[in-house]
Amino acid sequence: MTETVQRTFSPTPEEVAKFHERGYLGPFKVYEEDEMRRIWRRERLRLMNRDNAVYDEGDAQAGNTNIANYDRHLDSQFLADHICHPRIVDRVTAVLGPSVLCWRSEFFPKYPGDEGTDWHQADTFAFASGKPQILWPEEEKEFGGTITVWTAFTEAAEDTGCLQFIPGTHRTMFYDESKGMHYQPDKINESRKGDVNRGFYGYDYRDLQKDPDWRPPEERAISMVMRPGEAVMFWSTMMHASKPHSAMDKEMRLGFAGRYVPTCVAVYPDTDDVDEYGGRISLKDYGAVLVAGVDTYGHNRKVTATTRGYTFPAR
Ligand SMILES: O=C(O)CCC(=O)C(=O)O
Repeated sequence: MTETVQRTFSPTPEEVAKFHERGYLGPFKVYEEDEMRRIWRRERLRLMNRDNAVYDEGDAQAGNTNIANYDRHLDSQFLADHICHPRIVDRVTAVLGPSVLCWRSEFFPKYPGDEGTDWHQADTFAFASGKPQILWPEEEKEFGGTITVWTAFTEAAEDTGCLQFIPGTHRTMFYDESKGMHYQPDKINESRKGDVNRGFYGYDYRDLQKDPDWRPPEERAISMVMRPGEAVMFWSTMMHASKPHSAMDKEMRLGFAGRYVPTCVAVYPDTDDVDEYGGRISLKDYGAVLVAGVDTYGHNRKVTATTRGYTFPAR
């Protein structure tokens, strides 16, 4: 008789408790380093072909960053497998419950010489577009935000732009996303820059501070140094940032973020397009992906296969 071994990557109750206390879990391994390097060498070339991408590149690409790299899991088989990877989904469901959607993915590239990402927290993700992108139900009001699983596709070191977290900050929002920010990629206001060279992709996140005189408690910041193939899971409402890429002789650092919510959350409510970072994408071909469980709410448009016909391997 063949014995089937059911592997599970669920965190222990102690790890889950730590996640609730600190707002993050990891880093943990998703791929071996050489496997990640091999995969990425192949996939970066495949992803250059946007024939089946859900967003039109011309509309999405503008300014010094772009939203064209959103949601490539909807056309790439590797990324479709990645967002459903058991090493990720088992950890996400341990926190969000059995029925979970992946509603967004994003690449975060940093090239040698690039500034770091400024300190921020995200609750409804209305900060740039002015419209909430995720809304938790009224009865779950104490919650908000999304679980992000950020995977290092290349090395994320102190000098190549690793993430930074301020643990335990995920229950209090220091920013008001409804204040709105202006996209001003050419405006460099040195007087607002701190000791570390950081920015927010053409916005100044400090415009959203509830108290303009407040400063992030950076003395409590920790660095998430990660090898290629490692991932970290965190609440988007936890204060997070990244360091500049200051090592001119090193490769670019590339993070890939998958964002997850339980099925009770409404994704892009009453929204047909997303207008941010100087670009605009239409949601006509968009769908959230059920990566685990069942959706008894039916709030959200979903897709079960990529635009190339590959079925998402949901848990
Ligand atoms: O990779 C970065 O620099 C920022 C990532 C981030 O803010 C996020 O994944 O939410």
